[in-house]
Parts: sequence; structure tokens; C-alpha cells
Amino acid sequence: EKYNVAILGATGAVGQEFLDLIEERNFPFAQLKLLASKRSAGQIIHFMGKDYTVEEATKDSFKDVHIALFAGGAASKEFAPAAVEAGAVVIDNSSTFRMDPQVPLIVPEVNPEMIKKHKGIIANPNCSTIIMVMALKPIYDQVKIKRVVVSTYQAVSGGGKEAMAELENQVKAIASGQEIVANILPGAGLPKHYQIAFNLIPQIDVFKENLYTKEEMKMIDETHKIMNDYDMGITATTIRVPVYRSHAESVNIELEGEFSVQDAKNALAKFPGVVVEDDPAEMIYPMPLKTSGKNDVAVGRIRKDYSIKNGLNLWVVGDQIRKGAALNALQIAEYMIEHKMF
Ligand code: 11C
Repeated sequence: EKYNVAILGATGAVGQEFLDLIEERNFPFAQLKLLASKRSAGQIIHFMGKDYTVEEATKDSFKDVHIALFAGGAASKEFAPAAVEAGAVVIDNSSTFRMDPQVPLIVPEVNPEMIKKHKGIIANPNCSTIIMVMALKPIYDQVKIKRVVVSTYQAVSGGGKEAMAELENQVKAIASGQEIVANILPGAGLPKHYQIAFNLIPQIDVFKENLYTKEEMKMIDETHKIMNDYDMGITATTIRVPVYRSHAESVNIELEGEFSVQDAKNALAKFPGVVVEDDPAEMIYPMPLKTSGKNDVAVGRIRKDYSIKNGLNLWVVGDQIRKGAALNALQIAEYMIEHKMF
């Protein structure tokens, strides 16, 4: 069986990745509709031997669509209700519906059982959350995790194509002695912008009243919901780094009982979508350059935290446009196809 698919935000970084993955995974689509804002409408995208014209998204765009893949952003709120009304299942990569109790928040390897509770919208978690829970879940399934302390090293592509271009332009400007321009990071709509080339920015998204950024709170709140454990302590510090692609995370966990480094390696290696890259003697550990363009989340530097009774440190790296966004969303659709949920 084949399904009519619409991609909203087809011209952005996540939209492009949807197309690459649909081709790569031989996703069973019948018709494909590429939707975007008025600004991008009219663009021609060559895909699998055919030219597609990007259409301006309207509330009428979703007739006969089975699967609506929303790449993210403000458009989700505007169009999700219309898409559901038209009979589509929306898999939404924006943060709009993630914490809505009516909306399942899904990482297919972690909590697929929640998919069936959907009422038309299924939310795809934030990229840094997905990458972290992929490493937490295999361990949690064997010994409960009491507390997580995470610091992230997030690639500029999390900020979209414009943020990637900004890093490239700044590096070129520095190399050629030109003036450095910063007008995107840490966020396009913010009152100040900082250079990311040869720098780190300890702000991703806006600050909340509690002095955490919205990105940090997403890691905390979304992880509680996905793991269905609201007692697990989680604290997060999220940092933008001058890397193009793949988020990296230093994750410290405190467990309720004993769990050896070897047990952790075994549990992680067995988990679908996770690879263990950990051989200090051979200088093997995950790095963003190696995980970029790959589907698996890589875990390495697995070691005891000797400062507490049952603690482990992990270094977790994953391509946030793939597993952190487009791949995870497509896997949700694939799961639903496999389980005849359309
Ligand atoms: C970043 N995590 O790296 C963000 C991008 O809620 O889906 C994704 C925002 C989201 O900037």
C-alpha cells in the first residue's frame, strides 16, 4: 500500500532531510505534496526523477493527504488543525503540541506504545531530547535512573539553514580579514546576536523566568513525558558550538542500583538505533564529524562517576537533522504503516 504524503516546510533543513530519507528508505508514497510559506512557493525541487513545484501552504492543502510531515516552526500551529480536519495524521516537529496531554510525544525505539493514543497529531521531540533519551532508555530499562545532568554541544544546523550559512560566512570573513556579521545566532528574533565562529554561545532559544533557556526546559519536560517518569531529576545546560551538524551531549546519570560499565555497553549496543563507539586505547569515541549524515546515535566515553555511589558518564552524539528530527518523524510514520494504523 502507498500513502499520500505532504511535507510542510519542504525547503528548510528538516524538509530537505525528509526528502533524502524518503528516497533512501524507499518510503511508500503515492503522491507527494511539497508545501512551504509564500516566500518559498514556486521553487522547483527535483526529487526521484521528477520535478515538484513547492506550493504555498493553505488550510486546503491537506485534502486526500494521509501523512502530513511538518518540519517545524510557527506554521504547525496554523495548519495542524486543518490537516487533521482533512483526515491526515500530522507528525509535527515543532514544539507547539509536545506538552499537550492529548498529543503523544514519540521516539519509536523508546515509547512506541503511546502512538495509538493519538487524535490526529503526533509530536516529534526536540532534537537534543531525542538524542539523549536514545541513550537513557536502554540503561533505564535495566536499572532505574534517579537523576540526569546533561550539558549539550549543539550544532548550528539546529538553528536552520541560515545559522549554518552564518557560521560559514563568519569563518570565511575571519580567514580573509573581512568584517564579521552576526544576525542569526543565538536566535533570529532576539535583540542581540553573537559571533559563533571560534566561539560558544550558552543560549539556545529564549530565557524563561527560572533562568533556564527554553531549550533546557524542553530537555527536562520532554524527557519526563517520553520516559513517563516525572520523578527522575534532570538538569540541563545547552550550548551552541561552531559545528555544522550533529549535537553532542555529556550525560551524567545516577542510577538506583549498581550497573557496571560493561553492562551499560551491552545494553546500549543491543538497543536499535544506538551504536557504541568506545575504545579509549584506540582513541575511539563519537564525534560530530563522524555521526553527521548517519542514522544511529553513537555513545562512547562510558565510565563510572566515582563521586557518587551508582553513577555513569556518557558521551552521546547524533545527527540532529536525522534522528533528532526528520528520521524520527519518518520512523513514526513507518511504525504506523507497519502496525496498520492509517
Ligand atoms: C536547536 N534544538 O538545536 C533546537 C532546534 O524544538 O524542535 C529544534 C527546536 C525544536 O536549536
